[in-house]
Amino acid sequence: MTDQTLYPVPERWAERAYIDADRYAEWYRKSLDDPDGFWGEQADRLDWIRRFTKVKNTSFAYPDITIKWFEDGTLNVSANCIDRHLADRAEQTAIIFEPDSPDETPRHITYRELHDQVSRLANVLKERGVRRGDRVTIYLPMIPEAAFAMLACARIGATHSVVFGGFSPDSLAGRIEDCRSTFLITADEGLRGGKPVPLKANADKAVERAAAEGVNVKSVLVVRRTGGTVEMKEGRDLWFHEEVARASADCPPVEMGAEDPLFILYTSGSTGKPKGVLHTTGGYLLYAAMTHRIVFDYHDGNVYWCAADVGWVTGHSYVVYGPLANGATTLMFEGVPNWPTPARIWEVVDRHGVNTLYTAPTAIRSLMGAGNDYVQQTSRKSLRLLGTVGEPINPEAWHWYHHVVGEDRCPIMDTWWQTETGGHMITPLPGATALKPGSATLPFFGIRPVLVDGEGHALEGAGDGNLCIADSWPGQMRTVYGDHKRFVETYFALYKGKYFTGDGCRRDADGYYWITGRVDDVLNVSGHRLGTAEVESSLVAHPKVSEAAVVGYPHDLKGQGIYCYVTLMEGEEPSDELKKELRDWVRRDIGPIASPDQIQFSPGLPKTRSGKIMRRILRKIAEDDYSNLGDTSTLADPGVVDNLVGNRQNRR
Ligand code: 6R9
Repeated sequence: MTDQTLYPVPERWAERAYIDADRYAEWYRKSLDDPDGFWGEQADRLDWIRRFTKVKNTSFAYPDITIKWFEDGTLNVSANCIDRHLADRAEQTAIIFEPDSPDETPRHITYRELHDQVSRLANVLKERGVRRGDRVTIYLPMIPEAAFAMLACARIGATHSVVFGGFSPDSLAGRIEDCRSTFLITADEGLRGGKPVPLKANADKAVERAAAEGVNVKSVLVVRRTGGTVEMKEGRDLWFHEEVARASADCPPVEMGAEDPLFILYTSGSTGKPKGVLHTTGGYLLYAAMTHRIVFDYHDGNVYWCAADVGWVTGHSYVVYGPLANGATTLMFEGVPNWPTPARIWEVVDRHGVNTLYTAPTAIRSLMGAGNDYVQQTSRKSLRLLGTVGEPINPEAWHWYHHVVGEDRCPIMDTWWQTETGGHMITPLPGATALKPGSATLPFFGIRPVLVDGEGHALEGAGDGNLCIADSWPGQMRTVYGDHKRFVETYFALYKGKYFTGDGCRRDADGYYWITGRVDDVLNVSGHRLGTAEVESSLVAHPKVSEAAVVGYPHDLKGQGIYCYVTLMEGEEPSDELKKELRDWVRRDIGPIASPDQIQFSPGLPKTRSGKIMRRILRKIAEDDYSNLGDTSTLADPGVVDNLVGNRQNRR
């Protein structure tokens, strides 16, 4: 049963917020009835070099998908995030950097300093041969240099591809190869929970592997973070601080077309390798800025903290681009929530007077598990608004976040969106939307959600279905980098005329949306997306493994855990050591986030006669639900299922 308690909009929010309930209704109607008029006005949130004459040029008619916004307009993203603020807020803090260790001093970077750093770095990139349209890979920890690097690329029209620092050398190599990137920005080491992460050593391996595939990284720019010893390759590796100190601080922003690429961000899909999601300049920035402003009701002087890593889309839109486009003070946190103690997040809130905190349900659940004392030993009186993102939030965690963390005074914005959507899609607005714990509530301006059944028929009123979006919005991804066909087939082929999100969803009698989770083979582990196919291909690459099938199962802390069914090569014996070996193998291959939670050795896997693995059955067994395994008679060997169930139950 879901929690249907309604939390009305607090009066003070309805009064002071940019958007109240009446304005939401009015703007929402206008955004659907007259998208050109609506978005044309909203586009004034940005500074354009040349104002567009055309607003929306989009079509979801399969297979000729067109997505263009403000197509004849020009602008520069870094000028919008930095230069235009210099007149009134040069001395205001743009970025607060809170290091991994509470004993290290935080840094405050003003808009003037940001301008200086980004301009110098942009000049370094130019001097080292980076041109407009070139791809630059960024493999950095959560340090301000990550934001500098993104903005420096934007300043000169290079396309960045940020790779999460937790990814392995192989994952990094794959991403470098896919976009044929010849410039890499990394650090000597990262720091997380007091432990060093060997980023430069990983980067060296990745560069070597990419070279073997014919992609030559010419320069590696290395930020000195820990001072740990690293090898610097003559003629290829450069120290960030030396280059930046030498470079000129004058670098005029390049005039970019609204539809020119801004960044590529790799994300997992249900099949094959991660896809390079491509976002462009004008529509993306407008959407990130507008949602940040309105959903978090950001006002001048507020201190805003999104705890996501810049390696994920949430870090792109809501640590860097949205807040900086709005002239905000955005906090970057290098560390982890439970180190040195589970009070860390709340201590950081107090230390910097944070007003808005935006984090993932998995972090909330783990801090809830640590007990209320850690929270209650801090003040948190600065907090006004809370947010969540990444996965459905269970009502228990919602209530804890609301009551214990926010002391019943902070509305919770449960924001549903995706790497592909660029920004919030279904979300409450603090001055407009009554909340229901666990519901992402109502669509943002311009968003038309549609629930469809298996045949693609749209459902009216309350009901359950697959979540599609009927029309384009400015923040939408434009293509899969280098593979437009994959873009069209992945998102537009199944339900013609609509963008398919991959999520299941219920609409209740009040028109509220409740995301029920992925309906495809994408896992959501601690809010991180992972394809079952990626983990499977890693497992079968192990010499002792002949076959593998991977499914998700409910996990108290992570939301979903990774359950692996593994068939060994003839003559190999199952053992606990081998389980550990396989776990380490996958960690090394993809990264720690892909570490299997459970491995079950199984002599056979349930397959249809045409050889398809029946994941539905594997999911049920992983969930310990044997009641309704469905029709197994179509299986090539129905005995396999009894065997799997027997093995699973024996281990309990
Ligand atoms: C922003 C981000 C996207 C997938 C998405 C859905 C899940 C995200 C959610 C949520 C329920 C929310 N998801 N926010 N589910 N409620 N508020 O997380 O992007 O990494 O691409 O993941 O995450 O399943 O399809 P991304």
